[in-house]
This record gives sequence, structure tokens and C-alpha cells, in this order.
Amino acid sequence: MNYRQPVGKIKETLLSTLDRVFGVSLENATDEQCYKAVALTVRDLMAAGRSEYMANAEKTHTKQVYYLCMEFLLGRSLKNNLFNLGIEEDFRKALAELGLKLDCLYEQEPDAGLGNGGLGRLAACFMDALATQGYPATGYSLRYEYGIFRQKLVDGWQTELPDFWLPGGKIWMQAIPEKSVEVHFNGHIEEYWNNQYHVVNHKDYTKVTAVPYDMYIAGMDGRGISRLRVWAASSAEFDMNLFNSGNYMRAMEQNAMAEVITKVLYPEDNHLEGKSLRLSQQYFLVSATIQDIIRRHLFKYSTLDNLPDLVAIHLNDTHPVLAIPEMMRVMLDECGYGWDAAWDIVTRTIAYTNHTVMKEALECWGVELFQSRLPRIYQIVEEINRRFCAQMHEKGVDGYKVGRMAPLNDGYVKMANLAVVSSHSVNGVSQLHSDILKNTVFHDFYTEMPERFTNVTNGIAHRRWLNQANPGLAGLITGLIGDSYIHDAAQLQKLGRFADDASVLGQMAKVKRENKLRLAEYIKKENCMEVDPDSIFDVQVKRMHEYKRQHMNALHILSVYQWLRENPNAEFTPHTYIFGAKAAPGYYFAKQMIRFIVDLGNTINSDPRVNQKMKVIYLEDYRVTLAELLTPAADLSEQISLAGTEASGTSNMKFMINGAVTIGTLDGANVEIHDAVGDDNILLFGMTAAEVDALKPNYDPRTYFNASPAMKQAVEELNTGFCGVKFNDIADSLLNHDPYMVLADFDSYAKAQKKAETLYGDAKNWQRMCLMNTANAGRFAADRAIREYAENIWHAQPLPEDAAEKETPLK
Ligand code: T68
Repeated sequence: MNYRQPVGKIKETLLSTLDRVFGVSLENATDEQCYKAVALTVRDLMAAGRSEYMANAEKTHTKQVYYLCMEFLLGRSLKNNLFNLGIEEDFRKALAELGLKLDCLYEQEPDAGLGNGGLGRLAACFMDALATQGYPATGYSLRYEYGIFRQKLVDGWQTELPDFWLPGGKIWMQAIPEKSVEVHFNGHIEEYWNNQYHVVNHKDYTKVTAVPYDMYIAGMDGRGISRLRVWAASSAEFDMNLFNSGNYMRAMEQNAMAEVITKVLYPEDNHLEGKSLRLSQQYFLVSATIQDIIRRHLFKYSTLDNLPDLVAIHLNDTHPVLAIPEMMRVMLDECGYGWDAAWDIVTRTIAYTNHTVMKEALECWGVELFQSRLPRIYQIVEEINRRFCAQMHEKGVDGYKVGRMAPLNDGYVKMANLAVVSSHSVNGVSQLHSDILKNTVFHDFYTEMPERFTNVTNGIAHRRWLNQANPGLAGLITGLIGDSYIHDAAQLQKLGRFADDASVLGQMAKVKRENKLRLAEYIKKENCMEVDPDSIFDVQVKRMHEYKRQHMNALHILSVYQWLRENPNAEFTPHTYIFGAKAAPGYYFAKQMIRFIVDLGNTINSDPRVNQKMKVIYLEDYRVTLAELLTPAADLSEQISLAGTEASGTSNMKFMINGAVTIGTLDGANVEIHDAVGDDNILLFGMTAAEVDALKPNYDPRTYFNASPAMKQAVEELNTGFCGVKFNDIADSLLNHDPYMVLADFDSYAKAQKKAETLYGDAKNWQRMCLMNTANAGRFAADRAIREYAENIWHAQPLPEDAAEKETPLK
């Protein structure tokens, strides 16, 4: 489909949309109304494109990919869609002729913050790559009324404000009420035999209606359009039967339940509390989704026998794993399948990705809650469990091991076990992480079913994170190597030719400086702080978590500060340390870490002995839109988790492609970044995952504390405190437990930081390092990751380029 239209036509459509939808003329329209008119116009174009795309996919029986995820951290949509459809300049011109600035309208759009961090952003990047590669795809999630909270720092302490994003955000979404489905909770199960039929009746359930809302995500050049279908809970019509039969309270409960299910995103990442509302959210998502997928497939093919050939269902982490028993339920209870046939179809259709090895994030649900909320699903999980254990016993696997692998054990439903038992593929998100899964978390499974395990290293939507976020660098690259890298990020490699070209390096440095100035302006506006654009911009942005070790970074800054205030005339490369992170609202230690950084910043920034040389900036409310401003301006990318804890990381890839140098441990995808750029273009420090494992049993943080005067002095000042606040909790934790081995890696980190300063001082060599990072970042494109999923896991083909002229018979 051709998305381009004459500028005159675009103007006409915008004016008529303003009139039709808002009843205003251009002169009276607000910027918000203009943004919405543009968004509606683009949405209509994408809806038409999606219809055509799907008609071609249907004709050719191209496999459909369904990506189930509790989170899609989309950020803004307008710029991305205009860019990918290749119509940004036409719209810019049309708007200019109407006296409007497209860039101002972009600012009207709120972030769709329907996710916590890496996992949700990955899902969003994958929607772009799926569309660009031509894989017909639908993402399924929930339409949270409140996305990730807005962070406000009050005297350094994080407070949370609601993120009511719908007024500006829902313009992208179209309700499809006729596709609503019912989801049933609570109640009890009656079973009986009717002749040879086993009848299962779910009685006295609470009914919630799931209403789908669709939005679209354009792939590059509009080759494909992904759809994101998000479900909103709405109370089923007031149930007069219940009411008349005297069941007044249950009639009321249905309303109450519907009101809360899709109210708010759970703001925890890498951690889960077994809250019953969360379980309801998870089941609500998968039940509505599976019913939707099956209904569509039956409508088209009248059988589910061929489902694994035509459909791939992907579970992004364990959060949507109840899709497995739900699919069994529908096939057994509603479609008349027997267990074995249903199980064969389900397991050949479903694949699962693990995103963390954090113990506290491995989901378990107490049987009591699970059984009472989802009685039929519980029965099915019991049967999956019974059959799996029987099969393992039959194979001669020892009882303890079977117990460790069982989906039901110790009074808990173990979601990761259920996922592995029931999927045909299990993957981690970086090479190291996938190896750790095989060697530790899923070792028992790996020894029994090694063929199931694989790796797909994460990737990022490089068009968003390079071309859109950093037009200066993208333009420069296009001028040097052409624009083929926009479709094929591996082409960035060609930049390597310019590694010693002083003029190219100079131009790259100039772009970086402009990006730093842009960020400096933002910092001035938001934090009322002047920062030196020639200082090293050293950036750590990600969720606040002990394992990510922002406190190691801060402790090091404190020790630099101590040294500099004693040696104010010493040689020192000016340094701006920038942080941005939200903490889970109930994660007290992480909130302390934030306060530590903010108070440290206040102390340093107001100390005239040092504040011309170092500054510490904490940016409030870190989110996708802020990341788009920050990433192109970074010199140093902090990726300093304890080796073996960060599954992959994706901000590391975003920084790399924007020409920042990583200072990091050999953790997650950093290992592959190191492989890509070589020793000379990365600053590695700290223990390897194997060294961490070896040290852990006998780890004593005090050994390190006593051996390092600089570290000792810094930890001690935590106890004295600054800005009148003492940080004993952090000091105690470091000295007595130090679960993420900050002290063990501290000296090595300090050394790497020193090296960074020396290297930065040699501008030409530094710029060469930056270039080498961009040049070797191609392998971290989401396009590559999606191709690997399609080829190795989903066995899906892209829609043929000539699909429109082609009709393929069903095999
Ligand atoms: C992240 N996980 C990993 N989880 O931490 C990161 N958790 O290493 C990886 O790069 C990324 O996934 C993508 O693979 C998360 O972001 C969550 O956000 C999360 C949300 C709910 C519950 C548990």
C-alpha cells in the first residue's frame, strides 16, 4: 500500500477531521486537538494498511504470530509511525502550510507507559521488527487505565503519582465491542458423564467482559503493520437473573471485579508478590486472548488440527503462562478434543521466553487462591502435573528431581515449571543468560529435554533508537554509507572504514556535542542545574535495583568526591554523572538508593571546591521519551550489574548504537557487546559469572572493605550522611551481606573509571571507540532477533513480497 498522499490532500483530511471530530476550525483548534487530528489520520491509514496486509496473509496462509505480554512499553507513537510509513516530511510540510509545527504536536502525546522496563520495551520493539520483516503479528496485552506511575522526588524520596494516560493516548486505540468475550472467575466445577461424553460445567462463576481495543504499529516502509490488541475489563451487563434469584451480592461483585482488573499496571519489575488481583489480570489477558485466537482460527479453518502449522503463540515471560491451561480448557470443554490431541496441539503451538534468574521473580501461586479463583484451570494444571510426573517416573527420573520440575509442588503452582513442561521451546535473552538457565534454574529440565532449550539475544528497534532519536548521527551515517542500514542494521559495519578518518570522527563528535547540549538544556529546565557539555556524560538509566548496582556507581562518585575535595587542584577530567530510575513503590532499599544519589548530588553540586569539575544529576520520571533524549547524549554507558544477574539488558544496546562506550561487567548482553567491539572499545571490570559463583559461598565483604582505604572512607561517610540524612541501611547491607557483591567489584570498577577518564582525554582515540561501537551494533537490532525467533522457534515465514498477486493453496 502506498501511504504517501499529496500535501494538499493531507491538509484537507486534517481540516475535515478537526471539524468532524472536534467541531472546530483550524483557527480555534488547540495543539492537543491538532495532535489528535494527525493521530487519527495516521491511524486510519494504518488500519487500511493492516486490512490489506492481513488479506494477503490470509490468501497465502502465512503463519500468524501472537505475542502475549502483560506489558508493552510503547512510549509515543506519532513520530514512529510517521517515520516508518515514510510520510513524516509530507506531514511536516502540510502542517507548516497550516501554520503548525509537527515537533510541537509530538510534545502533546503522552507516553503509553504500559510496562515497567526492559521486558515491556522489548515487546514494543518486537512489534516494530515483526511488521518490518513482514511477519503478520498481533501483540496481546491489557489496556491499563493507569500506566507506570509518574515519579516525583520529594527531598530525595520517591513518591508516586498516577499516570492517567488515556486522555491523550487513547486516540490510537479503536474499541471493537463486537469482538468482546467473557472471562469467568470463581465458582465451582460440576462434572458428570452424559452417555460417553464427559461434561464439565463451571457453575456460579463471576463474569467479566473483555472488550478489545486495537492499535497499530507500522513497520518500516509500511511493508507490514503489527496490531496490538489490548483488553479492557468491563462489567457484563447487570445480571438480572442473578439479581432475581436473590443473588444480589454476586451480581454486585461482577461489577466490582470488572472495575479493578485493568485499572493499573503492577509497578514491580524482577519481583512479584502473589496478589490475587495480579492473578486475575493474568487470567483475564490469556482467557480473552486464547478465545480470540481460537475463534478466529475456527472461523477460517473450521478445525484446530492445523493450528500449530498456522499459528505461533509466544509467552513473554511466565506472566501469560496460564494461556496453556486456558487453551486446554477451550479445546477440551468447548471444542470436544480429547486430552492427548489437545495437548499435542497446544505444546506444538506455544513457546516461552524467560527474562530473569532473580529468585523473587519466579512466579508461584498458592494453591488455595489459585483453585478458588480459577477452579477449572486448577483442575487442568493438576492433570498436566499428574501426567508430567507419571511420564518422568516412567522414564526412571528420580523422585526429588521430578518434584523440583513439577508444575504443582509444595502447595504452589510454579509458573516457570508449567511453562517449560508445556512449551516446545524455551529461550533466554542473551547467550550467557541462556547458558545460566541450562546450568541452574532449568538444569533439571535441560538434562531431560535438552532439545527444547535455545537462545535468542535481545534486540532493539534501531530505527526508533538511532534514526528517530538521533537524527544528527543517522544523517551523518547515511551520508557516509548510504541508507541500507535502516533495513539491514548489519550494514552499519561499513562505518568501520572511517575509524581513522579524522574528519568523520570530528563530525561524529560534533553531533554528540549537539546532543549533549540538547540534554544540558533539559537538565537546566528540569533540575535548575548547569552542566558542562565538555565533561564526560556518564549515564546509568534503568530500573532502580540492588542487582543493577546503582549504589556501586554512587559509592564510587562519593569516593571521587572525597579525593577531589582534599585535592581540589588535582588534574581531573570533568565528569557529569547522570541517573534516571524508578523504584518499585514497595521496595524500600531501592528508594534509599535513590535518596542516597539525590543527596550526594545536592552535596557535590553545591560544594564550590569541586562543582566546576563534577556534577551529579538525578532525572525525575525516567521513561521512554526521556530515554530518547538521553541515549544520544551519553559518552559512557553504565552496565554494571553483578555478573550472572542481568538477563540481557537492552539500554546497553541503545547506548552502543548511539556511539557511547560501555563501562560494564561481563553480564547479560554485555558479553556479546564485548565480542562485537573487542577489548579496545569497551571498559570491562569486575568478576565473571563463574568467579561470582566461586566466591559466593565464602564471600565476606569486610575483607574488601579493610583492604581498600578509598572504599572504606566512602562507606564510612554513608554512616555520617549528607544533607542531614544518614545512609546506615546501605552501609550495613554492604558491610554485612552485600548480596550483589558491590565491595568485591568496587576497586576494579574504580580502575575502569580512571581508565575511562584517561581515554576520554585522548579525543581522537575516544571518538574512534565511539564509532566502533556504532559500527558493530548491527547485530543488536530487533530485526535480527525476530528473524531468529521466526526461523528457529516459530517456524514462520514472512509474507511473500508478491503476496498481493498470489493465492497459495492450504497445504
Ligand atoms: C528484563 N526484565 C530483564 N522484567 O531484567 C533484562 N518482571 O535483563 C532484559 O533485558 C529484559 O527483561 C528484556 O529481556 C524485566 O524487565 C520486568 O519488567 C518484570 C515485570 C513484571 C514482573 C516481573
